[in-house]
Amino acid sequence: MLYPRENEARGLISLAGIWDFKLGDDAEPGERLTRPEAMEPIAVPASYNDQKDVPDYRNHYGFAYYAKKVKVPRMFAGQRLVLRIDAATHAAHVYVNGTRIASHKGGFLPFEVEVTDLMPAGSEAELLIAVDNRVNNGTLPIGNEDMAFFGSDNPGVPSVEAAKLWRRKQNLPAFDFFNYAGLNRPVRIYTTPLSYIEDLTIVPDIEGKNGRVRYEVALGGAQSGADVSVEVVDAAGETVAAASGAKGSLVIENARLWNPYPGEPYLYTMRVRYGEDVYEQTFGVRTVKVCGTKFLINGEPFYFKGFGKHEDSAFHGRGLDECLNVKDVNLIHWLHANSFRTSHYPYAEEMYELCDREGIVVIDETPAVGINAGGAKNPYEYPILEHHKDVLRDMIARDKNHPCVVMWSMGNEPDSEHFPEAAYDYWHGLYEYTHSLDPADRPVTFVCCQNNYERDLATRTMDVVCINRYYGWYNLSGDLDAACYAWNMELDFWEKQGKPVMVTEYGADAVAGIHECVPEMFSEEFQVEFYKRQNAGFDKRSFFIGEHVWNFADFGTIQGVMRVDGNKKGLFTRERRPKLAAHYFRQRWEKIDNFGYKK
Ligand code: E8X
Repeated sequence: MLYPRENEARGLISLAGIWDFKLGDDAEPGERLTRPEAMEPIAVPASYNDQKDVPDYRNHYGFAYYAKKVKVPRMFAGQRLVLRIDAATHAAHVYVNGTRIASHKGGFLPFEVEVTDLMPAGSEAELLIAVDNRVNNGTLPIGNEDMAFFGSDNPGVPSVEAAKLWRRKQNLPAFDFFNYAGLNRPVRIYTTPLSYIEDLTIVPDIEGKNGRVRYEVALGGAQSGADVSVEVVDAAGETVAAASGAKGSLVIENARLWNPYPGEPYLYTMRVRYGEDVYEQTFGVRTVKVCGTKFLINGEPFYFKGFGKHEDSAFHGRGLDECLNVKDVNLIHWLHANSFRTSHYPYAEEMYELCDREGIVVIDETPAVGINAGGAKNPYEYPILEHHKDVLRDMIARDKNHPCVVMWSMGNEPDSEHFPEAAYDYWHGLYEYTHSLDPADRPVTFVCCQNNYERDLATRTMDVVCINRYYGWYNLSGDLDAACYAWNMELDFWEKQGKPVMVTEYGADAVAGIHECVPEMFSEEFQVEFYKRQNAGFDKRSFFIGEHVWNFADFGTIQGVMRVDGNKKGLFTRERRPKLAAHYFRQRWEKIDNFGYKK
């Protein structure tokens, strides 16, 4: 799916700004919808939860209604009009002038609907979007459904059955991030000619000093019979290659490669013309490959230095904040980091464009988090497989051309130990499906939860073994000697698997400002000691190809006895103030090159 771009052939109407808003309930709206009464202002793009300090905005369960009057300029007459919603979290129904025209499930990927006839040029229309924030055993991310409580025979603390009778309906996230919801990313109307470029796939390769670029253009609308012409221009705007036809390959002589920062993340632009239509897409000449226990970028062994992140900030919630994205990218450079994982959902496209430009490597992850009942039940009986495949398909269709994306993570911390055969069947099937979806055939993984790795049959079959481990925090709490012993035992196990292994999460909560001479849990000093000790063990293992700390920054979660105003495992506070651990990693990572750290 192409990102909406304005150019000589295409127009764009941004619908960012103040919309009318009203919280609804969990009743499913029908085919027809009238504008609710007494609506209030809301900013788009942004989550609605923190825009008004009333419990209902934080604790909502069900639909929230957005309304906006849209005027279409006369100058768009004769053009194709498309309404594109970059994210409606977690599901949405879309109405024009009271009639439902589209519905979508999944809160972190775009969807679009043609509105040429519904919004004629020169007219005004009312757009209504009903956004559903509910999570359950059939959504990604997963929500718990059984309102299970710590055992009690106190009649006031309801059992699961009793709770269904009188407890307020509410979301029970099976994930550790606040269930921010709403129109979290841009809503736009864009135009194309009636015969248009539907999609563009770019697959780069390196041949000696040259770049070999395979491309394929998908066409839409009335077949005009016009030719498809393709040219590649370099950063100076010089044409370096050209071809005609909807499918083919180009050679870029003496290509400048896309390399992670502080290398040069060189970007070319592919310009496609088809009849009246034009579309431009930047891309990088780079290769990604797993070879033995190494992760090769442009044929060199890469070492991941970075984190899991979140799209999370005060006021915007999970909403797109490009100022924060620029700030974070600059802090990633400040740290001498080189990568992050889009935990635990695909991020806004604007962040991948920034990473392409800034040479930051990305592991792209679906919202498949919470497929884990801790062994109490088999989560592979949840009705999620088809939606999981839809999400993988849409994520790869959206992100396939980004040079920053080097690996697909099919999900985070599923239960891969209590039902090992079911887990293997589920994840191996998806692994093959994911490889089939990516024209560039990037490595595929999922991120393994702290578990009995000897019982887990699925993790070891991934292209890269990605493990989340909290020795010294959630278990062996505070005992870093025991934590290092446990790590050493586990790394001995992984050494035998012959796969590249990286830690995709390890970390300790540190409440900024808590300091101790003798480091203990929740102090900044303990967070540093936690990493220092465990990194020393990683450095001894040649198959260990990366360290992603959890998390880049403190972030919002649902309230609970384990969270003091959210998750405090950040290297930075939520306001991006550095803790001692940020300074520690800045020193550590300055001495670790992107390539060749592990021989
Ligand atoms: C944590 C992280 C959470 O924020 C992240 O989204 C997924 C969690 C650790 C699970 N991984 O809680 O800080 C550790 C389970 C160990 C039994």
